[in-house]
Amino acid sequence: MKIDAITIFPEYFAPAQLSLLGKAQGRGLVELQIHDLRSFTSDNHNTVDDTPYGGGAGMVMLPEIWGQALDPLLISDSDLIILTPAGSRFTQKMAEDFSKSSHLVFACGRYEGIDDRVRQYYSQSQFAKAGVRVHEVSVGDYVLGGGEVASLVMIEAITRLIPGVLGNPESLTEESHNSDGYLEYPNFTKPQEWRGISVPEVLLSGNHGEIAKWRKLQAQERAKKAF
Ligand code: 97T
Repeated sequence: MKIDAITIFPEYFAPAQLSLLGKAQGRGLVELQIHDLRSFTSDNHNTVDDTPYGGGAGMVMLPEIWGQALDPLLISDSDLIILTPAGSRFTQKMAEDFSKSSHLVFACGRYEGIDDRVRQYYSQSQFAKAGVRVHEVSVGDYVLGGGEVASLVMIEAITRLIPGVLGNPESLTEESHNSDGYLEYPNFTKPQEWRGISVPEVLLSGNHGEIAKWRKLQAQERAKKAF
């Protein structure tokens, strides 16, 4: 999978070189490229934003700069993901769908967002006809300083679903069972007793039927508490 992210803060993406995602890049399963939006400006101040038409607080990112950055990246069959608190909430189902894409482009807006004509243009123009799909996505009901951290959340959730990225694909099968409405059950490891608290007896029993039953009940209890 090819992933492009466009941002005015490329350093935000340093963690993408670590852990599973870092290894996936080393093994050629993911090709992640970060682009500095300011490199597409042509004025002396490297301006990326201006005041909003109609007035109001904050600044809006210039469509022309985004056009310069996006045009060469949006080849056919791409998903353009615009991060915005007003977008559709990112879910595990969306992560599964995006993990099947061959090319993701993350547009990380700052300030009050990107001029809406950028979304309109890539949804309607020859780009749409060539197979560019535009998505406005939010990672949750809170306000961030920009789309960078939201993109990292999405990239991590999506890339771990690509075949070969996870060392142990059994954990994916288990998760898909859990996402049928149950949250995970509580887990324990050594020692058998820690600070006076013992591991539940059933987990030491070796009775796999009883263990599965207990875990399902625990997961249901957790789900009740969470909602
Ligand atoms: O709050 C934001 C600002 C810019 C881009 C994205 C966000 C956001 O994404 N999910 C929640 C908030």
